[in-house]
Amino acid sequence: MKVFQHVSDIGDLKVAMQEAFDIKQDRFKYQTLGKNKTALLIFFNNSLRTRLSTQKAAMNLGMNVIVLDVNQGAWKLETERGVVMDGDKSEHLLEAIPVMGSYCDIIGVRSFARFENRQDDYEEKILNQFIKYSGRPVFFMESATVHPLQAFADLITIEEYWKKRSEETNTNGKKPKVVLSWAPHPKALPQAVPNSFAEWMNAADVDFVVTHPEGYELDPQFVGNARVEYDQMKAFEGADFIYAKNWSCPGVTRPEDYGKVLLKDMSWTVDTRHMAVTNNAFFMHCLPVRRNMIVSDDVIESPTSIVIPEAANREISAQVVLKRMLEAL
Ligand code: AN0
Ligand code: CP
Repeated sequence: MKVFQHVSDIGDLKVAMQEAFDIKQDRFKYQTLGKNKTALLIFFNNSLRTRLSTQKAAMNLGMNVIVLDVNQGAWKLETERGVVMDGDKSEHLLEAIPVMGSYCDIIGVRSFARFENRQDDYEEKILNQFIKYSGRPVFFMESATVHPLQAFADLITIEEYWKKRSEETNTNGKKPKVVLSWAPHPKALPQAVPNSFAEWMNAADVDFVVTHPEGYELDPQFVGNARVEYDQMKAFEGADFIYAKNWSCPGVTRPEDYGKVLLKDMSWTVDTRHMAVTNNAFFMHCLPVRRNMIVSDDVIESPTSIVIPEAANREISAQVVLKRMLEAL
């Protein structure tokens, strides 16, 4: 695997899931595969889980790891070609990328949506330059439009908990109803997490429903033919998994609203009233989460909240991806 961006990059999803469960059984099975190989993790934005889980996954494979926080200690980078660099930016991405590539074998990049220009974000202008100029395999650690390591970990988590639930309730064979729900947040957040979640759920064997206020429609390339239900309570009825997330306006229907916060309606905050109409649903969120904005204390602390095992599975999804990239070097 040379690029990890979309669900299609992982190939047969069933095979990838099996590989994930094998690695979870014995995460040190391939501890010599990455000997003398270096992973470089580049962060243009903050991170707790992605940074730690990806580093841990690389170490499980015997790799060396270098982490760079671009905004803390590196030169400020210009990203546009043709700019007269007489401002505060000392270096251009076009030199920085091949230089970074020369010190490693595999590159991971986190670079969020900038919300300056929808087209630049949705064309993945930054990550595509890494793919083009680094000379290395590149995996996305949340780009302008996708967060595939998160969605892969989410799917692993859903399969695990659905298997347990099905065994307990003797409902083997039934597809779980998975609901992606928008929830309020004070700041404009990217669409990367819901985009990838929708893309991966569409590829998985689940009954997938998206619920959000009008104007928050996700880009068709990710949401595909998924069912969209504007009535949140109706969407939650009989759900087996609730996946809460805020996202800012994707600008699908009104491009001028791209990246804006159109609404902070707190009736969308997931609380016990919402969970009561579900099928005793598991609660999921990628974290970090703002309590009592996205989800109430009661729900996130309830026995069916699986946000911690979900985050733990980030180590597993990262390890499958790094393993595949090492095998293809
Ligand atoms: C980011 C987002 O919503 O995309 C990262 C989530 C994994 N969240 C924040 O910036 C709070
Ligand atoms: N879920 C996730 O990617 O978390 P971080 O932003 O902390 O890496």
